[in-house]
Amino acid sequence: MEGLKAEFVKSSAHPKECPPMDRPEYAFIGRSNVGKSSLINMLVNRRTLAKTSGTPGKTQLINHFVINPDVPAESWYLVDLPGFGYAKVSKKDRSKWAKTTEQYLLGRKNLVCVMMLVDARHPPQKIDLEFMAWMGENSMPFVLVFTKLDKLNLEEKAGFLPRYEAEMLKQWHRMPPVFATSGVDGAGREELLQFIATTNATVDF
Ligand SMILES: Nc1nc2c(ncn2[C@@H]2O[C@H](COP(=O)(O)OP(=O)(O)O)[C@@H](O)[C@H]2O)c(=O)[nH]1
Ligand SMILES: [Mg+2]
Repeated sequence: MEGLKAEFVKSSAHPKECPPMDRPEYAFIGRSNVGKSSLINMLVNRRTLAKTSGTPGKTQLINHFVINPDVPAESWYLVDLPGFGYAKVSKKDRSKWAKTTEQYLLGRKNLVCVMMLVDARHPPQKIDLEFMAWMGENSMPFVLVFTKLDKLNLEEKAGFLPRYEAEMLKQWHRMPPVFATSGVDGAGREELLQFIATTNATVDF
């Protein structure tokens, strides 16, 4: 597995503290424990770029990493957004999360695509469907990234996508691009990086 050059840029408590909007940006979002940090580390092929955390819901920071910092034409920001839906988070923290995240998502002009992570083991969750509906209402491009594929048996591997589609197509005319990934065995890595490279080539900076 080829590594990507990736550097931590900064953690921002507020969208206005984020780095300059000078290159394409991809934001990774999902419920706490969905495997976001593991996926990010798998993509850049580093064990500890994004902390895989035993205390979900604690960090409420927008974390920017720059990929390929030395190759302007291939450089992009990877953003690790705070997870949502963690039961033990107070109502106050939850509304702070929503406010910060919405402001970030709506205000970030260089945001090319949101990577919406869902755990392939679980049936569609209300909170995920609602968040995708919100992105749709706000014309925000996103792709659906299933995580933890290595935890599925053959039968489950055949069944998780049709099950998800059946639910989503009650709300949507068509499916977004879909990726099936595993932070453990690297499944989906090439496909996701290829999608990002192809998309980067279509945007001007
Ligand atoms: N088997 C398996 N476990 C995973 C995978 N991704 C994450 N995990 C585990 O799920 C838990 C949460 O992962 P983490 O990346 O910290 O989730 P985050 O809260 O979304 O950042 C950890 O115990 C990880 O080891 C995966 O692809 N396969
Ligand atoms: Mg994490």
